[in-house]
Amino acid sequence: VRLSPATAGRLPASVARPAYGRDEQAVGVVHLGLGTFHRAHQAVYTDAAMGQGDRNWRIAGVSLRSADVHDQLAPQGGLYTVTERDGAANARRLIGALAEVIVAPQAPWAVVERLAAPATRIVGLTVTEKGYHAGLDGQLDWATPAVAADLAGEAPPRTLYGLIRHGLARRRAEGLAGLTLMSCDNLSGNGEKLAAWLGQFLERCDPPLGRWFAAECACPSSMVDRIVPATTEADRQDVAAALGLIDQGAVVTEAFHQWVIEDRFAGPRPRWEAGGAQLVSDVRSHEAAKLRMLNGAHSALAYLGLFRGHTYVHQAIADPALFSTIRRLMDEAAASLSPAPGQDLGRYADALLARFGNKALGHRLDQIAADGSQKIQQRWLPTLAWRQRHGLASPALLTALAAWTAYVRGDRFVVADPLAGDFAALWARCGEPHIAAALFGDTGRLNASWTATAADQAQMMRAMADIRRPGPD
Ligand code: CS2
Repeated sequence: VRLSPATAGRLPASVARPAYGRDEQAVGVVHLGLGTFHRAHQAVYTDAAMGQGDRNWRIAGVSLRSADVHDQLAPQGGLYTVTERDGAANARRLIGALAEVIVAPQAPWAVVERLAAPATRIVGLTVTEKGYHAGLDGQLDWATPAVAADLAGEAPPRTLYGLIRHGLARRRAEGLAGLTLMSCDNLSGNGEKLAAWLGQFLERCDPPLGRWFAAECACPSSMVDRIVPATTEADRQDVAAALGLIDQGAVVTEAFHQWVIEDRFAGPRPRWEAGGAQLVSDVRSHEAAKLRMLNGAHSALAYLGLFRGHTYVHQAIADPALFSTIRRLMDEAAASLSPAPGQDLGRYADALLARFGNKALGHRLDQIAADGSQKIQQRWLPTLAWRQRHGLASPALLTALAAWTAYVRGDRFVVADPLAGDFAALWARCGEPHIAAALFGDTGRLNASWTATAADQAQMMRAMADIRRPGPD
């Protein structure tokens, strides 16, 4: 039997459930990108806000790609459970915040209608780094076919830009309030970037709308953190055994979660503090620490760990050879940061290492390894650039970069990256002696924020030879 509003009453008493009348709550949030991360993060905070008496913040979830999430959640009336796994302990909770799921490729105008609804005040985004269609130079890539099509505006909207454009145009025409648009992706300055890219897009296709957006909408930045592996079939079976009901939308995550939000909204917002969110005037120090230390270490574990034959994060961090490189990479990153008062980076590093060691999670390295060309720009290159400016060596980061470089050759692993084809071609042309220069040297493909010196390139080559030597020792 499937989990649904009709069957939820049968859940075991140990499963926490929404403390509000779901059906009485209007939709106040439209969320683009309905992956496991959103379901285990912002949706949980929103559920907590309504649980503490805040009203009318249910979420219309939008899948920008496939209908899978719809098929998982629509038959369940949007209900799903979150399982927190830590050691042997499992805490489960039923989330009621999700009101509906719209599949954008099938029903783009339904998304626009939700964006234009008077009760909508917030638009959240977890569309992954590549979902913003920025080029390696950090600028919106106008040549992407979907972006170009949305700019021309002749076909139904496909990208976040096209969808939001039509939603905002209707709000403006109807004299409705502006929206708060919140990027919850792992980009540095995610709010500023969204404001810049969306602003430029609107300026080009509809200048008066661009001005209205600048005056009436806000794009606060935020740092989001929770490790949420992709749900596996084994997870679903575990959850079903525990619930006595099948939950196709189940998500499994760690107990830890953090959300630091820049307090700059265009209108009302849910009291996310109920779920533990921190509202601050400046998120930059939190964001940089999270991206460079947590995500930076994650990506390093992914590429180095895969070459050493590991499958999961907890295995890779338990490998003594990797542990010391990762610890060192965190120190290299920490040196580049200016912590806010009360932010203790040494303690942060220790806490991260403990989280990575969570054996109950099963966080796959290949999940983290995906889309590296979009990730290392935020996670590694700013630290490398800072250290280079300060005359400091970065042995751990260069080792990680060597592993990524070896990985994108594509001869050992299937490379999931929008630029996988480019990298394979570059490797075929340059070979090991020249690949580091071709990627990160003076005229390198990825050198927008950091350029590898000849010594860096030589170090990467030595590390690559080491990394490609087969098997853990
Ligand atoms: C990970 C992140 O997949 C990845 O690239 O580094 O999803 C990471 O688990 C989250 O940012 C943790 O908050």
